[in-house]
Amino acid sequence: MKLLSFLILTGAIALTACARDSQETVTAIAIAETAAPFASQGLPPAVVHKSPSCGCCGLWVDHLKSAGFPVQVQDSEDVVPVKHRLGVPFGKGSCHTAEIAGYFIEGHVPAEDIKRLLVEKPDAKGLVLPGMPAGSPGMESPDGTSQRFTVELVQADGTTVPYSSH
Ligand SMILES: [Cu+2]
Repeated sequence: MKLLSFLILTGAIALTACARDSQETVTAIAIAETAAPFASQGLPPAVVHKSPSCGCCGLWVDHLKSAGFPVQVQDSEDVVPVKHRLGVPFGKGSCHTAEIAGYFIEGHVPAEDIKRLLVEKPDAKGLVLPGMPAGSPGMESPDGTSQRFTVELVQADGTTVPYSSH
């Protein structure tokens, strides 16, 4: 029951929205990548767990790559066990989960926040961006629709505090 709720709350709704938008976004992302600064060096590898059919997850992978992260994709039809293994808090889930330098990164977290995390090295489990906010990396829409969103830090005890606002 708990698993099912998790999926309904975070996965099913999110993936539907994702599939609708992802195709149209590809062109915009490709243009943005061309204009992106030269990839930085020395970043730790990111392992991204996602469904093979998740378009916006793939776009977020592209976002990580253009930010200079070496990315290894782990496609899986069921990513919920990964979230449980890593300790993603209930209700804070999104469509994909990454593992970077001992931290988890849940959802469409901007690469700049991940880089800040790696510099600050807090005693924490990771970062979460619950749901799939419009305008977050990989969730851009052609008409420029975006919403305010807050990335949260998951502390060692599993509680969350705001980390960055966009
Ligand atoms: Cu997504």
